Amino acid sequence: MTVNAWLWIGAIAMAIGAAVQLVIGWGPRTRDVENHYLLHLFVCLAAMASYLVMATGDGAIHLADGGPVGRDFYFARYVDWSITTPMLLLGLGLTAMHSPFRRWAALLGVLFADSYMIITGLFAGLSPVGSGQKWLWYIVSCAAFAFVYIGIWGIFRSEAKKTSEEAASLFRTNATILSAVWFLYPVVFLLGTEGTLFMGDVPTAAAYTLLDIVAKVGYGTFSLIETKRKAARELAAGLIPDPDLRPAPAAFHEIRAPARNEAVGDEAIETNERPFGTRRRT
Ligand code: RET
Repeated sequence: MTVNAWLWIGAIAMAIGAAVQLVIGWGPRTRDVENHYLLHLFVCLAAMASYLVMATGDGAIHLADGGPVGRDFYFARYVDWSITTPMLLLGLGLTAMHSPFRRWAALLGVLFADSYMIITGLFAGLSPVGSGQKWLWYIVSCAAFAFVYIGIWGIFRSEAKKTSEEAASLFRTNATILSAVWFLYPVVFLLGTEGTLFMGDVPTAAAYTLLDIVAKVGYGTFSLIETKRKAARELAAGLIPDPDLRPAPAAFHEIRAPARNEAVGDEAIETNERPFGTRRRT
């Protein structure tokens, strides 16, 4: 197999992944399912564009270092990762917290650490093979990766426990898969054409492509299906408020909120004469 064949496999796998997500998320859904639907769908679409540009010969630059004939550096992968890894982490954060506003600064912090990891990883990839600065950037990127893990297993996990037992259990499964798969990327970097050249260009391309398929199509499909199942159980138990349905019978802002000193209950809301209460219903 050639590098190009692996890049076409990646493009086709991402197109199939996007089509599968599109079908799974189609139809009436809840807010939670919609969040995951759009995130995973666009993760696959972004990666499909990245694999297409690489497969058609425009997503790489040729660098003179790394052996007698130089090496192709696939910068498009880093463009893809800089978009898709924050989206995957946002999905995991939403599984833990339901709302992005519960600890929005902490959530943003995890996404910043992730962007920092990808951008400094890009610098490591661009640096000449065997140079000191390559390993400097590599260590900086790994340090940012450590902060991503701290965010997942510290902040997200403790929030997931407060959300519900179901959310905590789905979070644990998703966080375990994501942490294990992501851990292999710096290993491929280390062994491949961007690192020590222990692996040639074909095994490097194969390893990244297979990892991307597991991390985006495999994980994304699993996460979306499990989120749908969880939503179905929550719907059956009457735990999902009407404004969280898609389509919703009424938009959130159209629902009268009770005043601060009023009892909360359907009759109280219906007879409430004050259009703008100070307390939200959900
Ligand atoms: C690099 C190189 C330097 C050190 C580290 C890296 C980490 C990369 C990761 C990428 C994850 C990508 C995913 C893409 C698909 O959706 C940049 C390879 C730490 C963790 C999950």
